[in-house]
Amino acid sequence: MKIYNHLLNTIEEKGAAYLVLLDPDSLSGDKASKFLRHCEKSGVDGFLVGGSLMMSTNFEPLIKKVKVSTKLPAIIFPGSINQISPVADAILFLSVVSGRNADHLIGKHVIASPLIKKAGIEPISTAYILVESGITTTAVYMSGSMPVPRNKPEIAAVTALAAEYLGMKLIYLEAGSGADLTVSDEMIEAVANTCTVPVIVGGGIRSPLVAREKVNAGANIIVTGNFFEDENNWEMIREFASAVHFKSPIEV
Ligand code: 1GP
Repeated sequence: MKIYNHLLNTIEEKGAAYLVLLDPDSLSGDKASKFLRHCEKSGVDGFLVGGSLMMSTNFEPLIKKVKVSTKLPAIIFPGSINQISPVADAILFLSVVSGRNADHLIGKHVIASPLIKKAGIEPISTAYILVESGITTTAVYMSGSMPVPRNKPEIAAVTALAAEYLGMKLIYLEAGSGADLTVSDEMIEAVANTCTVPVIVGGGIRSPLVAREKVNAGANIIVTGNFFEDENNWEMIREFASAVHFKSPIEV
């Protein structure tokens, strides 16, 4: 529970937590080390590593890089059972509860659980709710499941509640990496008002203002990925962190 507790404490202390998603396909070498250190200095609370589709073999090397370059936690955000590594601190044990594809609800988990046990990393049971976002995202396509319609906050809310009753520790509202439209504030509010476990929101967040809007709506953890693939945007990481950390407006 070490990493889960770290997230809870961060939410308590700073208002909300800010995680950066690292894509092993687009971040490697010196650029990766530079980016990771810059994130740490700018107030990021941890990293998610992984993705729905991975073309490179840079998954474990990138986690190692996080461990060598920073003191921040490396949390696996798995797109498949190949994305398990003892080098990480934890893994989001994702069940795609928005869909009805048994393989992504429990099937892959049966195969992955002994591997996670062997790796000795902390599994954090997470309800993964894919939300319609204007385009067919990689996550929707790869999971072979239907997302929650974006104008149906009540469906997301009761799905999240069922997941919480099943014992899941986090709710992840996912518009999908590079989404045109973010998860709506109405949907975040409905989920946050229905559940007691922390709500993660990600997908298509490209400005500190939008990040703050999502926190104001009830998000406890904000994830951004794509936006920082462009090095020109790196200087904005601190602004994102400050926007998310509403209890501590000045990042040190
Ligand atoms: C994807 O929620 C994350 O799982 C991040 O999305 O890459 O669009 O920021 P972006």
